[in-house]
Amino acid sequence: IEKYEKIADIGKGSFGCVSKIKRKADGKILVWKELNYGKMSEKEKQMIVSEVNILRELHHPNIVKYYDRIIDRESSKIYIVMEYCEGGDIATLIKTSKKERNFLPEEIIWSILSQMLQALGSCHNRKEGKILHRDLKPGNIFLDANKNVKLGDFGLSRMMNTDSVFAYTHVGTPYYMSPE
Ligand code: ED8
Repeated sequence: IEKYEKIADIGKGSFGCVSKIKRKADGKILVWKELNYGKMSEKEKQMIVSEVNILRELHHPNIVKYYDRIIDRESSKIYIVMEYCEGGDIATLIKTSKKERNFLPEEIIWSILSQMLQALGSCHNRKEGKILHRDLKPGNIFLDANKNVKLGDFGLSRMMNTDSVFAYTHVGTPYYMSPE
């Protein structure tokens, strides 16, 4: 934990706290997600382990890059160190563009869609087994300083082997569910 310096808190969610941090060794700006595992059930702890394992395996320019994980046993906290996305998330971008009536140009929308499909293609077409994100929404899509799209938050994702493909459970944010 001493390898990093906290710069500011970015936001909070059911998952814990996200902060902007600086890696002391080279000054690189990153974020960490701080989770208190002290009061978590075994199932919740297992979900964190699974998220970290999934993030570590994903290497794609359109997926939020995983850097490190730190376990602080004294405070029962785990810190997941990830790429900093200067442009924030797409849900906020849509909300502000709507409010300011400054609508996103069509080319940007196509570019976001195309980069998202490349990120999903890399998760779905892995030789080692598919990874399903299972909670795709604008709030889980980020933009870096160069407006590159980064798919994030694999907290509900799942690695599928051939036996588990049909063993679906309902997860995610139920905005819409098709009748079938
Ligand atoms: C509300 N407002 C949204 C925009 C800003 O949020 C940022 C800014 C830069 C970031 N670089 C990486 N992240 C990631 C956050 C995150 O999960 C938490 C999260 C998701 C969606 C919206 C906000 C957050 C918040 F908690 F950080 F605020 C990532 C993941 N799960 O992969 S990556 C940034 C978020 C400022 C707050």
